[in-house]
Amino acid sequence: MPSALEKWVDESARLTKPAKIVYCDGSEQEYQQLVAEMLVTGQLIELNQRKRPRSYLHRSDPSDVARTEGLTFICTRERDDAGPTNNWMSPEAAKEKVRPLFDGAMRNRTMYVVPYIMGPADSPYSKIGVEITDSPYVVASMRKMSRMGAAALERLGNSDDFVPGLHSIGDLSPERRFILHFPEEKLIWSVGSGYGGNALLGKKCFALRIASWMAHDEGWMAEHMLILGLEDPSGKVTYMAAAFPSACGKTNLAMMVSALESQGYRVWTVGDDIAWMHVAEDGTLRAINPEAGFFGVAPHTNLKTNPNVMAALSHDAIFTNTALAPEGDIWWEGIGSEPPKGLLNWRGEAWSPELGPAAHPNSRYTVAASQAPSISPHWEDPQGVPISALIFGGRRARVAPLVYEARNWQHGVYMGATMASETTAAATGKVGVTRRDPMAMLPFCGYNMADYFQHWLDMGPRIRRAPKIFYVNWFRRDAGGKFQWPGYGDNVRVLEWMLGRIEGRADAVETPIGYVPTRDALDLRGLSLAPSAVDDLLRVDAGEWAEETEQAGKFFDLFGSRLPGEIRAEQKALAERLTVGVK
Ligand code: OXD
Ligand code: MN
Repeated sequence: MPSALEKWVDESARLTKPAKIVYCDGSEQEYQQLVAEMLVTGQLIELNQRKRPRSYLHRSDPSDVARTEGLTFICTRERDDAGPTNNWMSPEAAKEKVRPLFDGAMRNRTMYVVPYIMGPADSPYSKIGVEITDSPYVVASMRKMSRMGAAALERLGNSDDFVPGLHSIGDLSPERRFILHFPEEKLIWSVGSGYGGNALLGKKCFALRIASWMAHDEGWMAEHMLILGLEDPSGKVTYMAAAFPSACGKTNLAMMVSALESQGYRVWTVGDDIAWMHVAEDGTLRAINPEAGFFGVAPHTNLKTNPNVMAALSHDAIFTNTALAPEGDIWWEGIGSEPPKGLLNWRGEAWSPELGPAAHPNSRYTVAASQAPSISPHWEDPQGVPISALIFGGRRARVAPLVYEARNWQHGVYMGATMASETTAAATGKVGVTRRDPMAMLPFCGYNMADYFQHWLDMGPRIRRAPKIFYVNWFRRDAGGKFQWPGYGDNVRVLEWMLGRIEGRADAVETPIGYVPTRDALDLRGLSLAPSAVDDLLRVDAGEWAEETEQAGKFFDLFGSRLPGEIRAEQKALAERLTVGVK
């Protein structure tokens, strides 16, 4: 009897009609062969091998440069199960519409069958996916981003317990591009894009959208969170997971070089984008990083903002849509050097400033996590790492102080549910528009977000040694529009305060929004911050917060009666504390 995998591969081949089928084993030899073929077809450009050994540049189709949320659908039988924040089609309608786009899509192409594990190969929390794709670039990228090939097949055996993902670049036309999720049958279909989260199906499609549905069913959490370890002077490491919307420095925080290193505080990287968290027998919440690599935004990455990733990128990296310098090396805006003469932009044209940025603003690097000097010795622990703090945050010029702590789990869930960030010029052309992005999951939650809030509320009481919940804002500005907090490596000062709170030794004042550090509780030695700036960073303005709370209430109206009562109750209690003060 053919296995479930063989049956599905056969069915997909009958639909897409490839010239040949290759089962990928994930070996170095197979990777080298794929690279050699892509160098011939021009899908990869070899970089200067002396400067950047085994590293390559890929240029995507100019109409295919980012995830396309408008073309991303959650296909549940009931519309309400996808909820008001997702695009929805019924499974039948979606398949009827998109099946013809797969019909014959792989003619004259190779169909690659890519088995992969999300999570460490020997972790009970890991899960298996199989991506069928006609893009060798996707195969090469999946090898860096997941544990791909033989290890996955071995773990799968004859079981049917895998998430199938059918992917074809189709004709790359945005009119015929669809990223479909069928959470009830744990299936992914993606056609018309070869880029990032649209095409590397293990990442956003499986590890967040489908996994969030599984986590809801099975009682665990799939979150858009980095995972880091904070080492203290005694050598003890405390793990924290943090959710921020895009453009808020998640990768930089996960790989930070600590400003307090001489005092013995240092940061270890476990993951930079996704955390799968389970309640362990010892009562802790344990997190694994389901990914094996980083797929990060390149522009403005430099030796100051992220020296660890710069070191990781010195070899064995794939770059997508960066600029190309004449000596065969990559370049991007904010890399720390002037644009060299003879630079080619991301489209391969001779660059001049009138052509806009030389590197696409969403240009990316793909690199194995193990190459980061900051990688934690425990990043592949099968049982994961115990999480002591969950951190939410966003980009706010005002309102949110530098850091505050939730009163309890339920209040922390409310904090996550009201997460908001102001858009940057690069992203939308409009600066300072506040966008709600609960738990940074708005584009990634595979089901009704009201049920997701309920799931968070239900998890708290199940975690005997529950993490504390914090909210941070690195982006407060003064009246002149200048950032008040230095950010980057100095963010460790805030993590150190959180550690003090976890250990019961750091001071805080109770405010209507939660616990804020006293001015002396933060270690600000070596920074030249005026006392008034520190006061401003920690300010909680009741008027601003009343307005904020009202806005959050309007956002919650979207969910109607499905919104958990506890969320509304938290909102009401906060509004009351803002009027009458903390009792
Ligand atoms: C990402 C994203 O690429 O969140 O990680 O968009
Ligand atoms: Mn992300």
